Amino acid sequence: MPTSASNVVLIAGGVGGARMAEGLARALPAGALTVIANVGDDDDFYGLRVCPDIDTLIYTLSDRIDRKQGWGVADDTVRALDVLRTLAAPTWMKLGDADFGLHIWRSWQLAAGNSLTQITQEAAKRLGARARILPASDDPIRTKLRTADGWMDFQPWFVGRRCEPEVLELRYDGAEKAKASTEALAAIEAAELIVFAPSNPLLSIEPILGIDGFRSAITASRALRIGVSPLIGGKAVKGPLARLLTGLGIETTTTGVAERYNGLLDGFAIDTQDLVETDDLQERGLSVLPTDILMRNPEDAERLAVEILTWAAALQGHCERAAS
Ligand code: FO1
Repeated sequence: MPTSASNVVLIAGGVGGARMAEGLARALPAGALTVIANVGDDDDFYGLRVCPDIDTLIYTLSDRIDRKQGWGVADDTVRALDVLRTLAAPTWMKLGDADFGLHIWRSWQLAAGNSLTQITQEAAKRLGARARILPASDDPIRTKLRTADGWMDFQPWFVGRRCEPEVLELRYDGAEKAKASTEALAAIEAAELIVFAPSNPLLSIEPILGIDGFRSAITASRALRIGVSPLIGGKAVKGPLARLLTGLGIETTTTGVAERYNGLLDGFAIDTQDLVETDDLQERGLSVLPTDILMRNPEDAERLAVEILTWAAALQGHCERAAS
């Protein structure tokens, strides 16, 4: 019953977002899932456009992903990167040979005048991704971080400096001027359930919410809106979230994360290790699903997705009864 939902939107970025997308895609009927992807991590390397969050989604949803890393193509080789290193080009971003193929094709298609939305949908279809993937915008949005060394671009900070420089401030260049994807806004309008993936709220979700039109579309939507915590026992499942939150003076708790989505959520799925926060979350008007939220493998992701869908169906039934 719950897995029969026909219109689910996932707002996602990073590895956590892709794992949640995989779980939902496995749990839902074909065609039911649309993923709205962060483009704030995008960057250009050797003249090629690289969209890590979109690509991680495509590779995960088509079983091509390097599961150990969580990004890139499984068993990829680095011969192109070896040549670039010999030619004295910077090679700190590990772009594999198969991965390069997608970046070459995307850059070629962009130069031919196609939009990132068209290109992403075409790539997802041709590579066999089991969900619709939409970039949040066709316009460039770039996450920038202010550190003691000055403002840095995202990938040089995340990969090049391994997230070491402490972040004092964040901004999403281009977000204010960017036009939200019309396809993404239409998907939100048609959705019966919107899920905020257990992605980094500051690096993956807020660059999307910063685009004019997204917050209001989510607020206006009749869909049930569920967040999934990216923290377990106050620690980030992956990546620099905990340090980032602390550095910016934000509470490293699920409540601290839920507050970032202020007014956008009806419910929050948290790990049983964070059960003590249930009252705090409920006081903020949120229904709470405590469960095991760690997605170690596709089976875990599917189990979590089924739990979320079952819970959402029950909440929806409850809301409809309360309204009638
Ligand atoms: N992450 C790393 O930690 N090191 C890398 O060398 C690296 C290369 C890379 C290449 C293509 C791609 O799509 C992703 C890549 N990532 C790498 C991951 C990426 O930096 C992050 O997943 C996201 O941008 C954060 O959400």
